[in-house]
Amino acid sequence: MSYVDEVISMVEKKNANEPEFIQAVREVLDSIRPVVEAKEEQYRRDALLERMVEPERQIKFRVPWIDDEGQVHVNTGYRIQFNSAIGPYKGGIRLHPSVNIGIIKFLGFEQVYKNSLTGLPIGGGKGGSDFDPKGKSDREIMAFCQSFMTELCRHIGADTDVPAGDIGTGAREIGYLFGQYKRIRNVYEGVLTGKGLTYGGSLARTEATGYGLLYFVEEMLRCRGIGLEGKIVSVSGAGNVAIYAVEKAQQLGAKVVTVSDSNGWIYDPEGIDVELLKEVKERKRARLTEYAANRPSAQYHEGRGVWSVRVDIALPCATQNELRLEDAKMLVENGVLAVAEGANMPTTIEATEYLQKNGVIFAPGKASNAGGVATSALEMSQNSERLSWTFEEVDQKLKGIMVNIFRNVDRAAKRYGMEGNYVAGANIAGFEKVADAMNAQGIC
Ligand code: NDP
Ligand code: 2IT
Repeated sequence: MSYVDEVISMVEKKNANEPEFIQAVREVLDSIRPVVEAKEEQYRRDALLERMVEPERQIKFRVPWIDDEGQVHVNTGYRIQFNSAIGPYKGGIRLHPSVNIGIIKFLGFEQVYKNSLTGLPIGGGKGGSDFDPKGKSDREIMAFCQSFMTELCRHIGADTDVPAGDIGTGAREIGYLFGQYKRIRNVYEGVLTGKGLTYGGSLARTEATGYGLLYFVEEMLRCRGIGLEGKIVSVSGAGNVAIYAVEKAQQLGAKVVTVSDSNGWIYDPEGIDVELLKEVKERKRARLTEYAANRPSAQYHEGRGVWSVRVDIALPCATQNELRLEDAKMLVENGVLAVAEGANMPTTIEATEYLQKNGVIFAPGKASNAGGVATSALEMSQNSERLSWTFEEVDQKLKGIMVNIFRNVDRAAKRYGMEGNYVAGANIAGFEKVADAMNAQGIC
């Protein structure tokens, strides 16, 4: 059995209850085969892959908090410090009832290679809790965040581990988490990113993941002589990534006709009204039915279905495994040109393979959604030099980073004879840097 297959089989046995983690590992290891085979003897002796699939540290803790009625609730908190070969652990905090150790491990694993691709000095980590922020008052959110940080604060720091937002964690939550960190540790430092602009946040971090996704897509199409002008686009999700993907796509001349949330989806043939979407989602924290109620051209549909619309470009921006084989078949049948992931692992392995086999240009999240974490690293730099850059400066840097990621991914795929396979290119380019840094630092 090859070394890669041995490690995949070991991961499957050891983590049998963690399907998302197994999926993420399988996708990466499968596509780096040629790189590993070239150095199989050395990597096997050094147990390089075994070390890469075992987090450096896994922290699991109790998070008790009191609701507005005086009732105590207990959630589970996690922080997985996956790999620090190229920098302090960096990655978001997910607050969603579906969170468990396997989800956090998959996200942490992906983060390692994504962060490597940014070219910036950040290692990989991820955290979260099975806490459900939906329907909670601001006071309850604060109670949860303060309790979560009371434990987390002993494990993180500006040069150790720097968390940020993810599903369910936005500016409000980051503010409460930051306040509690400062209160307990008595240090004012860039320990979190995605902070508000009045206390160390970076301009353009809010927009960065969605904007970065479109900068990546723009470059990927540009090198084929295709522009975004006039293209019809579907977006899933209606959160941070989705909103700013819609905004940038429309600024670049495309028309976005869908968004979705966990209850249903919107088809708006006139093009999504991004200001109304922000009003509904960012300010009112309401459901998409509210968007439909205020927009005559919009149709609201319950349940799944966002991938049934005929589009040129599909951008999954909600959550893992939301674009499945049957969705990929519909997209291909409707003549989709490209699929680019804004979310983490939103496309199943079967759907990805189907899209690639049918000539669809496919951009994997660890490359195409890296703009968020890259801008977080820019926030860390600004915090360290105690300066803040203008929106234009940050946005220009973000654009440069995304174009560079595309070029590196493209080159890596070509180097191994897999031109146009950006899944392989991203995994190879991300892996090479981490492997080299781990190798240089000895067995640890
Ligand atoms: P938000 O919480 O802002 O938004 C998430 C959106 O996805 C909401 O519209 C939500 O709907 C929907 N959603 C969440 N879970 C499900 C589900 N199980 N089924 C259907 N819809 C769901 O999160 P973000 O926009 O920040 O994150 C979206 C994705 O992008 C995630 O995969 C995240 O890991 C990834 N990502 C985020 C980055 C960032 O900077 N924020 C950076 C890189 C990747 P509802 O409101 O109904 O729950
Ligand atoms: O998945 C991700 O890259 C994020 N949620 C952003 C992480 C970060 O540290 O900004």
